[in-house]
Amino acid sequence: MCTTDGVSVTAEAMAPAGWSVPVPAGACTSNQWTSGIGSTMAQTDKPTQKKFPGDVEETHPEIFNLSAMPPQSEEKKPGQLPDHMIKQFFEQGYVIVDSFFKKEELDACREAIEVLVDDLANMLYTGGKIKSLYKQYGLFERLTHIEREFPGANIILHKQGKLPQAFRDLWSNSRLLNVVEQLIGPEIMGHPVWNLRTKTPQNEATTVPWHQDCAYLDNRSYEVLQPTSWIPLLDANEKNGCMEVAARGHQKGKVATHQCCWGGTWYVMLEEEEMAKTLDVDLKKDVVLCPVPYGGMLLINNMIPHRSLANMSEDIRWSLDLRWQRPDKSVGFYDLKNGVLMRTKANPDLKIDWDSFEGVDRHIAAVEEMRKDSFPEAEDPRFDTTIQGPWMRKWEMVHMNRHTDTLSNDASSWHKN
Ligand SMILES: O=C(O)CCC(=O)C(=O)O
Ligand SMILES: [Fe+2]
Repeated sequence: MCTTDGVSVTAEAMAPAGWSVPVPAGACTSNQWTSGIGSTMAQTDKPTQKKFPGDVEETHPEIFNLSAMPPQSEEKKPGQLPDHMIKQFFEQGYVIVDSFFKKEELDACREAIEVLVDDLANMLYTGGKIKSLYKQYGLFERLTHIEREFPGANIILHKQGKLPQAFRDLWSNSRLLNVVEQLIGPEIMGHPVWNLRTKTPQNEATTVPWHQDCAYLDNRSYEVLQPTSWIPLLDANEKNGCMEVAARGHQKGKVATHQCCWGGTWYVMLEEEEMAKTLDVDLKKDVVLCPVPYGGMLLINNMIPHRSLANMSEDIRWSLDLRWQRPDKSVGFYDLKNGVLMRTKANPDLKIDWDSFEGVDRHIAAVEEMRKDSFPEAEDPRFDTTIQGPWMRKWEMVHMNRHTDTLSNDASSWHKN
């Protein structure tokens, strides 16, 4: 038995309509995060349409559109954007800030990535996975060479989730938090899902298909504005795989039906047809390419459909995506990891507790959640180039691959029916 909203139901009854689910003992825990809001887990015998845990009818446009814009003060704090840009964020769902960071702030991140790549090279080298350290190559090439010899090296780095001091400083940069304050008000928490993108040239695993960020989170995130700052560590453009957004696709305040998993990856995907139908996106008019120069950032919300293009250049397109939200709302990460408080009126001298935040590795927590009972740990996890996460349970599994193969019976049996 599981409890949702104080009502006890059997695991059988919690299964999404249309699924014939042989529910194993304990499977109800899989749905506890997805049943809270406007649940579509209909309990009819003969549903007409399949619904999956991520699908809800309820919409919350007011959390993401212009009515959510906090009052903007006339006197701007350092770094704060003009009102028309903040307005664009709420109306269009995105805004490109061409020039924002100081050179030294981003250069420090580049140096930190160099160290991360060096550590990775050493680990793979001593583990007998690569025969050269490729030390002669710089930041924009070295990982490509490592990746050629050990495919998936970029995935290992992507999921490492290490927060070097330069990343911490960037994320909690007071000018940047001043901008975040313009979007969500003065109480600010860093969101547990942040990423270093290791986008080597022509690499499927780092080419992210259309999605709304909420589709990766549990359904509580459908009611929380979580702005993202997407920060490239070189000039990002069409050729090296910058981002594209579907402008105004957030205006309905609805998460469209996604599927899993895209090609040989762990990504959920949102079909263009579904985007047009459910989110009123006109793919001819609304898709906006978002090139961002080094020093700039792209701001998006968690409802806007976006994707990144393939990297057809010779260089690695490094970027960081950092998120925030109000601390009094759920981060929507399946209760696996909390956020990190960055600014609060109650304590103007707040010292950010990075150690507690880094104490939980979100990728390991997600893998443990998904593989649970099954899975004999065969290989050295340091060299595991697969990713699993609870988002794989939220949507129809239309395509399984090496990332989904290790899912526990609980998770995968739902999708094999
Ligand atoms: O950087 C990418 O390739 C994708 C980024 C993304 O989807 C995000 O920041 O939410
Ligand atoms: Fe995203």
